[in-house]
Amino acid sequence: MPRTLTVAAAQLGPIARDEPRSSAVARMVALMEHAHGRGAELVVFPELALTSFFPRWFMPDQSEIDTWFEREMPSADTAPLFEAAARLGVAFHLGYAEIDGANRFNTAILVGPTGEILSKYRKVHLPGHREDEPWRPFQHLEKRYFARGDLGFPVVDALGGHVGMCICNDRRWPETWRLMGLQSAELVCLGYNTPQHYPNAPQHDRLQDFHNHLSMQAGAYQNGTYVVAAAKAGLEEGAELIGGSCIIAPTGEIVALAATRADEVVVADIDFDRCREIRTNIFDFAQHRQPDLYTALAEPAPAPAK
Ligand code: CDT
Repeated sequence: MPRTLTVAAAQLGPIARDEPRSSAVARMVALMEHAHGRGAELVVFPELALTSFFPRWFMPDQSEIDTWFEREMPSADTAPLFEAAARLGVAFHLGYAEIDGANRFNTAILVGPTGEILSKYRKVHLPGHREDEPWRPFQHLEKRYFARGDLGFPVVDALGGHVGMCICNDRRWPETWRLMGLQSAELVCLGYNTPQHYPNAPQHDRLQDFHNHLSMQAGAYQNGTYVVAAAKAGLEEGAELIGGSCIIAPTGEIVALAATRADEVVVADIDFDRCREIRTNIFDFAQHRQPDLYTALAEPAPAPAK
């Protein structure tokens, strides 16, 4: 019997610095209802979906930084999303900034169709820098504001398949995908906030959409997994964010792609059994991987050759 699921990537357009969480949540509920109307059983929202992408601002005051974080999930602000999911019988993936005791993480959760949290992931690959760098047109202070994730790369049995998560910059790293591939991931959900302009290498600005899809299509194909990827997109507080939210098949093909940089839903039917097309053929890990020759992958990186 085929194991199928109808999935949606729910892209969000810009969220203003002073936009309350209640407004972002209302927009997400509207996207969820629209996705449900198109048959979606799972809706994937972006990274840090409840607020503007606050790591672009240097804030010396910890009490101000903490206003961007969630202390509980669900909360009064996010309850309408959980209620809508339960009302519609839809699962969802949500990215948000999490405070847990003294630690702050860039987090994503997978929530089941009755509103229960099925899995949690905390971002491992934190890009950017720690100190204020005023030469930049905008900051990228994830290394300052978040601790490295401490939950590994969990893959859980959920929604009829094996489901993993990662967050934004994680998608550029092959280790992220392989660690989930080794757990037989069949679906990876992820959200991202990717600026069009990369101040360190502006010659890559024109390649941002290409590198976004290149990374995820490679991760999908090389591990035989579906990917549902949702962007925060458009001109947000003076910083243009790429869109390109998409659904990718285990063959690496994009099967649904957003056409705007605004609130938008894309939907596709997936068949978990198609993952086997890849995993029993060219990427049969048990037969063809050579892990005894890969030990350097788990060692610290050597200094780059001069
Ligand atoms: N949010 C996030 O991880 N964004 C990065 C931006 C590039 S590194 C400054 C990304 O990998 O898309």
